[in-house]
Amino acid sequence: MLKALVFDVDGTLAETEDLHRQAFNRAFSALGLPWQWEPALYADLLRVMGGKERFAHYVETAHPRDAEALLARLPEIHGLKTRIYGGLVESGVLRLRPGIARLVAEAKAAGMALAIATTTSRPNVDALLDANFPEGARPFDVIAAGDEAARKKPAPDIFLLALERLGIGPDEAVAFEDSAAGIRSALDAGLPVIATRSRYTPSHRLDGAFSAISDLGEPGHPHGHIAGVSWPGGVVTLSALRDWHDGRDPSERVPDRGM
Ligand code: XBP
Ligand code: MG
Repeated sequence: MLKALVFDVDGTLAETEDLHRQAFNRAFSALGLPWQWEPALYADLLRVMGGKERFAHYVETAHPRDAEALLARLPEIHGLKTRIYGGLVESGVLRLRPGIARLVAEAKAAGMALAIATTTSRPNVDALLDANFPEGARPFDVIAAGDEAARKKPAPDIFLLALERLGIGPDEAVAFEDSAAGIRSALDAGLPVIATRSRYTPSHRLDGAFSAISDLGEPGHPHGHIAGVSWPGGVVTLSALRDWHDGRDPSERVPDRGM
């Protein structure tokens, strides 16, 4: 039986990634580092999950001779980036993606558990939730974030931690993801995955998701169907999710066809 919905954050709850990019760039400027990451470079760097790991990958590949000195400054650089990102989110520039608030409200009203499993740092999650849910009405029962997992996505650790905190098995939940690494992580934790493609994942293979769509959809604003299970009226509702989950063949997966 379906008992919980487990959401990724960046690219899934909201289109946050460009704000992460801007926050990195502002931190670089403030600290006198002569780089500005353009969107195309950032899309490439996003193959490495986690901001600290992404920065480390960048300096090791683009500035290998200075890498040791730059890595020693990682806590300072990433700490400033996190504070800048928090300030940008607080200013209200990020809205939840289509269908997120609606599906979360439907699940809450039905007494279903809600969880977050994300690579991003916890202060970033708090900032996004504070900006988008009324004070004292945060719908998520469990948040598993950032360095709480030993290994970041695509390893399954963060989804496994969310399931452990929920006290349920992977066959009792559905995961929502936007990236290839996130899908891999959720699948390896045993969860069925719905993929909603995001601004920074247009070229990602969404293989393994049982349904790949543009977004969750809203009544009157249906989503685009990409592959796999399709949803009545182009809207993922709790009732349609339950129908799929409780009537499915658990071995059902979207075949590998390069979505
Ligand atoms: C996406 C990420 C994150 C953010 C940056 O995570 O890789 O690292 O880009 O956040 P997800 P930090 O899709 O799992 O939410 O700088 O705090 O790591
Ligand atoms: Mg994501």
